[in-house]
Amino acid sequence: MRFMSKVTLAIAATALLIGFSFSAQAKEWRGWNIHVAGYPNTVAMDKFAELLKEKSGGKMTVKMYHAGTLGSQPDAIEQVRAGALEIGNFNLGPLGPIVPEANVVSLPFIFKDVDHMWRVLDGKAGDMINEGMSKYGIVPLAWYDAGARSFYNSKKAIMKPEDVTGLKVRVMNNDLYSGMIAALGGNPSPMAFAEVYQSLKTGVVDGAENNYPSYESTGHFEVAGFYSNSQHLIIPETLCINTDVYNALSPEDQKILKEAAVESAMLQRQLWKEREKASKMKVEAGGSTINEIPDKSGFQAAMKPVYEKFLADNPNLKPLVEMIQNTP
Ligand code: GTR
Repeated sequence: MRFMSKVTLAIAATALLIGFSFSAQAKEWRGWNIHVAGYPNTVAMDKFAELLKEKSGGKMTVKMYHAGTLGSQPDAIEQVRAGALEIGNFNLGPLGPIVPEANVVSLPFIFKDVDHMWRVLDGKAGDMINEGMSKYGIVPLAWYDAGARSFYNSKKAIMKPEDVTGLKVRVMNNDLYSGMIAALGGNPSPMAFAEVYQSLKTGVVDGAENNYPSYESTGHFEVAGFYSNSQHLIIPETLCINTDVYNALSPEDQKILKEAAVESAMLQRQLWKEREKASKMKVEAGGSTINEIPDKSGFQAAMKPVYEKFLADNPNLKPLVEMIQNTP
């Protein structure tokens, strides 16, 4: 009996070990992506899958599920955190409500421009955001570019904060964005990305906000033709993996994984620049009016209560906010 139980124990332990290494290394992972075919992130994620397989000699593989087929972004974030999905390309916007450090990038106008964002991410502030995410179940492997987000709507050109007054504006799931629209006198409407087109079309919302590539790829430009270059949010995106899956990998495999991710990100950033131009041209050709806002100071000043509330709710994040603001 004693002997039997030892054998059983040994078998169970071996099975567990095999199971562990199998699930950590040999199993095909699943990757979540919201974007459609041809979008820079989609192409770059496929490249990541290809590189990972190649560099690991088939030991690490991932099947990408594009176009949000595995669900909305907030749900997918939870799934990656729980390990139900292994890989995701997430915008830091919907990650903010979960990871406080990652939420600082969702403060409107915190970055001067996209280059400033890269300098911040490459520095100590970027490390703090990285560490924050890892604590909450997600290890960022590389950053993708998502340009700057601006307002668009079906009613009128937005040139000054008062033009937002009374407009129903779709935002991503994050109280900071609801606060941002409310501070401009608009009515925020948090909603999943996939629902926005129909909501714009049927007038459930008057407008939304996004970068040129998403404004174009979703067809939003067909139903909300006034795009105003407010560039109020510059939010990076992460290509990331579940923390437990990452920790179960050998240091060599972690290195391969990061290399594949960084190469994929380099491709994404290059494609992003091209797509921004192409999308802008396409929406203009499709009849959208693009309004420049040379002086954004009114919009910036209107964000004061948003910052005040954020810092009152997260006093410990003040140094990180200041670190970003003081990064040249
Ligand atoms: C896009 C971003 C997506 C998603 C979307 C949205 O620019 O790449 O991840 O966040 O915006 O507005 O929901």
